[in-house]
Amino acid sequence: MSEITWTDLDERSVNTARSLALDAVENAGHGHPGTAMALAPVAHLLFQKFMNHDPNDPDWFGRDRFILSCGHASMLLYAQLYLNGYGLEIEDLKNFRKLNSLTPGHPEYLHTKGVEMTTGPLGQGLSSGVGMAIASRYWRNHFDPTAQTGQSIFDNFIYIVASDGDLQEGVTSEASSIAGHLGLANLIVIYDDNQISIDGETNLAFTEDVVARYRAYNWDVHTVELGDDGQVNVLQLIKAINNAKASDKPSFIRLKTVIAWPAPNARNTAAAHGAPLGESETKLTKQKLGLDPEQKFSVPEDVLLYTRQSQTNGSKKHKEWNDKFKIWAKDNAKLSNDFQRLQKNELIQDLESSLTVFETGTSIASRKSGGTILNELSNKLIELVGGSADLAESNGVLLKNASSMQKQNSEINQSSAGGKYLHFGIREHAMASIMNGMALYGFTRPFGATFLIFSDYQKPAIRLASLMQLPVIYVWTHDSIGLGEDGPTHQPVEQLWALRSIPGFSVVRPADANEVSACWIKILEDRKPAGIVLTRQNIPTLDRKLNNSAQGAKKGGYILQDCSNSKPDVILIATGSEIELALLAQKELNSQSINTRVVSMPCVEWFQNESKSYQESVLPKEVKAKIAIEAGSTLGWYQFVGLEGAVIGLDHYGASGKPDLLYKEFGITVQDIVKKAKELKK
Ligand SMILES: Cc1ncc(C[n+]2csc(CCOP(=O)(O)OP(=O)(O)O)c2C)c(N)n1
Ligand SMILES: [Mg+2]
Repeated sequence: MSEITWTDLDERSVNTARSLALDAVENAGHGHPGTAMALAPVAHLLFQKFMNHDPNDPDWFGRDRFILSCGHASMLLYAQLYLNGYGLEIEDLKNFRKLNSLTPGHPEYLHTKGVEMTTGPLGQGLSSGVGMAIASRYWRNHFDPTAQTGQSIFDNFIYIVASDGDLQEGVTSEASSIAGHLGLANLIVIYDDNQISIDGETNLAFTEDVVARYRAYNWDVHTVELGDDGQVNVLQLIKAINNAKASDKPSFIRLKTVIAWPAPNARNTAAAHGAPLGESETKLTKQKLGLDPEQKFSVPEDVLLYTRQSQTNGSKKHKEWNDKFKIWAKDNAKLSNDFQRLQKNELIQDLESSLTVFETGTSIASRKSGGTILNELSNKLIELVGGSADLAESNGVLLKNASSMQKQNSEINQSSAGGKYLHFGIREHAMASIMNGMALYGFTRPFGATFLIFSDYQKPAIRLASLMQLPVIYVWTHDSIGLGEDGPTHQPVEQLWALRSIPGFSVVRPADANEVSACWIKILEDRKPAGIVLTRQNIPTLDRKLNNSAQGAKKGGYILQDCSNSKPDVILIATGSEIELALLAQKELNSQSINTRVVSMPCVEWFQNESKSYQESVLPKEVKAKIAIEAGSTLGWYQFVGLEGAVIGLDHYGASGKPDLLYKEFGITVQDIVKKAKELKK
């Protein structure tokens, strides 16, 4: 390893980055200057000295990853993206926080080149970083299992900068706990211990020994004390990062800093967290930094020339990597085919036709058929990696041909660092954040399972997955009062519509085993965030000779069984387990000469993406007697049934008891549907 040096030019580059943060926030009139100023040396060190990255190709698979978990300090990252030549220019920094700028208030994935993840909700960045580290290790073990540690082109590091807020949020505890368990040596967290948050000093609410906590998680921990006059102790930090890189555990570097350093009055104040320093303090600060106080957005030519060497250095490293990659690809033809397929975001051919077709006449819980399909998919798709939050069998997601991912040479399984099944532990929130990181890393199609009710524990990460449009897949079982005796704490009611209200997210509730299969394929092909919602209880496998093909499920809503008359009197719309009731009610209504159509609507979002004419053909406006049936909140169904229609559902909590009795108790039965249909038809 070549010696890392720190020169006057580095110092001046850092001061330039500090002044850019100051000026951008000042110019915007709002924003978060303090941490962007204080941590400028950290970001400079990483982007200039430690990370393998190529500003000309921010997607280079072999790069190290950087996540700014405390996204409010976005100017810290934007200054680096400008100085390193990622495409941001001074004009963009002048537009900081303005509408349609490349420099929004918090970093946004896919919006600004070089931003690896959307951050802002504290805790998520660090937790997803754990997912990146898991994915990195997974691919390394898949592509290059025999290489010595540090000798593979697939070895890299995940660097995370986190703040007090990140460390206070519970999700980072969950994620850090599993990171320690898995021994993710490629993960390096730099914790900005400035002892300041918005309300004031952190000792108002946060006095535990964070280092001891991380040691207990089985991380390698380092403390870097303040340097002269309260500045970041760069030389100690270099040492700490080098130690972290050499460690066989995840590393936690507690870095003592002073927020807004070196502002003479604003430093070490909570005010410097989230407000401009003001004109006079900005000038005083620039003087301290040896800069001209009258100049704004000023970047010395030699500084920019120096920092933009990242472009040539990055290209060089990338080229060296490519050369090594070619040799690897020649020696590993089959793996290299995997690599190329994954790089093109392709699935394998004939995937769907290889899946089980479920026989009519059987009755099988969709969590079970889901498990069959998932196992078949997993056997074919190396990128499908995931597990459950301690409900592997219950959720039906145990991968029978995969080993459990564990620490390298763990007692549980000596060769399982490359395991494909993830025992997430009872950590639903971190599981979802980790899934985001795994997807962000690239190639990976993560899935994570729990009971639908506990999607509530995952919501912040689901929202971010949706915002970033990540191809993550939640498997949610025990999807209604149909789970029975575990009672109202476990019976989802409001979850379905709460999840459907998340923009860019698909909630998928298939009606039988063959819909499960079609929906899995659609989810994989879509490459967008989705949750597949499955029953605990058995549901019949529908006769597809009597009913239309399960392929219709891919349109989100389709006519499952029409009436013989071309114009229905009544349309029944149902999802999941309630399709069985709708079909029985249809039979009864047809026998009473009420022409009834049954529409299976496994995914409202997919249906809404279909053309208006298709939607009209399934749910014609002129048929007023529409009834939606779903064992959950009725809230959103009125958009489909209209004010003249009806919804049969559940707008209160469930109860502990036999499923059949619960359905009866709460008025979700064939008789209730028939009665309502007759009322509407009048
Ligand atoms: C989940 C979440 N809760 C609250 C906030 C609002 N918020 C933004 S920064 C912050 C705390 C700031 O303290 P710290 O994390 O130490 O950052 P520093 O001021 O040191 O940069 C809070 C509460 C948030 N962004 N995310
Ligand atoms: Mg802080």
